[in-house]
Amino acid sequence: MAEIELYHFWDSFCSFKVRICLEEKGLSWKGHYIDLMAFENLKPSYLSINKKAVVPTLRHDGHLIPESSIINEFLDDRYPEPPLKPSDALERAQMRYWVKVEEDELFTAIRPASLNLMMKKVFEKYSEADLDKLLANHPRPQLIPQLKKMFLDPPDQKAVEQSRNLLRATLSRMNKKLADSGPWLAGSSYSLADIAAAPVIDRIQRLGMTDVWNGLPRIEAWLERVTSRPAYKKAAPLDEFRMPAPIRAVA
Ligand SMILES: N[C@@H](CCC(=O)N[C@@H](CS)C(=O)NCC(=O)O)C(=O)O
Repeated sequence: MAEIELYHFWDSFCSFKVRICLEEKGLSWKGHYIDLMAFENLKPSYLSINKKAVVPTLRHDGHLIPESSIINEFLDDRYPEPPLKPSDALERAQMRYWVKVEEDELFTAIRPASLNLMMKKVFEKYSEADLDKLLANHPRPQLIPQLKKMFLDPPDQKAVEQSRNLLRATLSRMNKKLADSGPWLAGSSYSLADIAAAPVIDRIQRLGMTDVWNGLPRIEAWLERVTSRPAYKKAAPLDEFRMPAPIRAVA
């Protein structure tokens, strides 16, 4: 049996995405917790594992694999049962398209809401001098002034509203896709596309923004099915490792 290790942060949805895949496959894995809120991703020991300083990273029998979507495809190729890629070529293309939508749209849409409503609550304990020390190893030092501003500025309600609008737009397209050729994002079978989008549901719920799917019945039915799967429940962030509840619920 191969040795499977996952470098992850419990409350990161890229990590959650990989944990769902591992649980769907029934694989046992060893976790290495990288506390993003303590900037452990910037420690030299982790930079030697992931040069972008992001989680997750999979170590499979000593081989390092970054990028959550690539990790999940690898896991499905290496452990084909139960299959998480449709056998039909067209549905497989659909699966990859919706994984890309998660990466390009859902991931970027929800970040400002997470930052302003949750992460700032953690970052407020850091002074500018603390941040200078903590960010010193950043692999892209040109980003440090921008990151410091992002962490130190007060919560930005406008950015949260932008998150809400972008999420609503993408969820509406997903709703249409599910209505036209569901019941899953790739079509007839549950796949890596549903797994990619599932953690966003958890974050939207946690942020108190569930009104973004009001009036999108296919999304509501889909998320009910996705979140009731045992693998989703096992992979969900443990309560003690969750970031604090939102600073302010968004109406
Ligand atoms: N495309 C990457 C994105 C990884 C990523 O940005 N991970 C976030 C957590 S969801 C992270 O580690 N952020 C820390 C940082 O940006 O400093 C993937 O899917 O694995």
